[in-house]
Amino acid sequence: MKFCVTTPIYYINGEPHIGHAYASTAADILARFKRLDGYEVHFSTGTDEHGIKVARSAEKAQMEVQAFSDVMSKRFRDMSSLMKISYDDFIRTTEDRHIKASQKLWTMIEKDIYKSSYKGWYDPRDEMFVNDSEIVNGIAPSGGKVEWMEEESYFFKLSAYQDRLLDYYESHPDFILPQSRRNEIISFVRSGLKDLCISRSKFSWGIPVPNAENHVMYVWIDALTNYLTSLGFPNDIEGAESYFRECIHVVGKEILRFHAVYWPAFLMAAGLPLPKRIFAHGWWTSEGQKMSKSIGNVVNPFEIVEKYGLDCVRYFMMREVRFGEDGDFSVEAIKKRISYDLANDLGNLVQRVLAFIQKLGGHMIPDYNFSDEEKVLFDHSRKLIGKLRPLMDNQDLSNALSTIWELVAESNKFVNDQKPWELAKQNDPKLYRVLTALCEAIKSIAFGIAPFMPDTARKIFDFINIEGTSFAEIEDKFSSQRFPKPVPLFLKSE
Ligand code: ME8
Repeated sequence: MKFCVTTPIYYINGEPHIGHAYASTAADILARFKRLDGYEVHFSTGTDEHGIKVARSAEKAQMEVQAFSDVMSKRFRDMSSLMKISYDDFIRTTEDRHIKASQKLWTMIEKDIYKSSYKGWYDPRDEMFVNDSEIVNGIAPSGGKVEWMEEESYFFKLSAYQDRLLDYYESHPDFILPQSRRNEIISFVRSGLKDLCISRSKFSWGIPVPNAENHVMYVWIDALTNYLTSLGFPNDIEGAESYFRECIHVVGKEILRFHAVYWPAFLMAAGLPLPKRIFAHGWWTSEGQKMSKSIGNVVNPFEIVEKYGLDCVRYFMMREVRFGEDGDFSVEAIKKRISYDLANDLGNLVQRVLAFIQKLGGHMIPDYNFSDEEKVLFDHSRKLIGKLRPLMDNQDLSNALSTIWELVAESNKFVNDQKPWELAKQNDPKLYRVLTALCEAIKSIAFGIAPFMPDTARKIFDFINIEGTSFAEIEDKFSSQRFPKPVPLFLKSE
């Protein structure tokens, strides 16, 4: 069983921020879940280093563009390490393997490429041409200042793919998620597709078009190809295809068109399979406002991880907002999540059960001869991962967390109702059945949160002597080996 997931590859003309950390964390969670579920996973992320925007940023920084790219790409790699992004490959579009892959893809779609001259307004911020009707006072919808471009270029016959794309969307209703975004793409394609200008000759910071002097590829052709490069294309086309068919591209909503229209058209032209899904996530604002350098409210992942802790940040981002919708980052909201969901609910459950077992000497003495009450909790625990699977397969990450928290709440209620401390006082034989059911619940919860909060899950696995590397371990029964002493998982945020 294979699974593949990708993040957008990030432009390196600015510092990584919460938006980048968000996309990477979501993809990471999908990858981790599938690894625990026994899949062979390929998870790629990286940096998008060509194009006019990067060339100009390097100029501003008074650096040679490749040296500038090296420095900035490293910042994104550092952000990935900070967020514990478990990528299998970090791809840079300036790498040789990628230049070869992009040129190969170009030759594979050459039958749909023609040369013509282009005149139009170009938005360097989004690296795309914009229609006159979209421009207001010289400004494109992205907020970027448009520039007049006139040049001899290569064009891709996108217009020829309109019907094939619509047929594909129709026959693959889950190709684009969420559904609302899918509808937007369908109406965009229905309204008519124009051929796409796919080369530039006014600047040279790009991948040379094969057999065409002075032309570099439009940065988006080069960028999209990264997903194939990372899978070993073109050296190992079969291997690449086998993963690619199972591939989920996690992208921000603003780049959905490139992924859901242009990319499938290129792939169709090349005779390559299409990825399984494009999932468009929403955008973060900060304290109710658009993040911007001039307002000074850009949320820096390094700062918030330092302040709140990695797992708390990862949890907050995934729980606070339904994946696919827009969200707002606020100090109040993250503090609330940490105090209530993490410290009060999850932290308290783990602490009260495991500290109590320590009080009894640290041996759990498993007893699986459940009566009805314990059996209900045990059954719910064993069903947790099965409930999460379809949610994860739909990238419904926030609902996956709510489902885990239902079990957390049920377990806390079970402790309150069963009062193990009283059972101990009375030497009631029920005691170890209750504790066994609770430890089973804690084990399942730890597996459920492992993709979301890997460090917290690791601590819990260690507390209960579980290796924690595969969902299959959930089936193992506890032994009476001594549990190590637990320490509190979360501190309430002041
Ligand atoms: O578009 N909220 O790169 P990019 C949530 N190189 N997510 C955000 C965000 C925000 N405020 N801001 C950015 C590019 N993102 C291209 C991609 S892929 C073949 C090429 C996230 O550096 C979101 O996932 O502008 C968005 O799509 C991505 O960062 C864009 O990063």
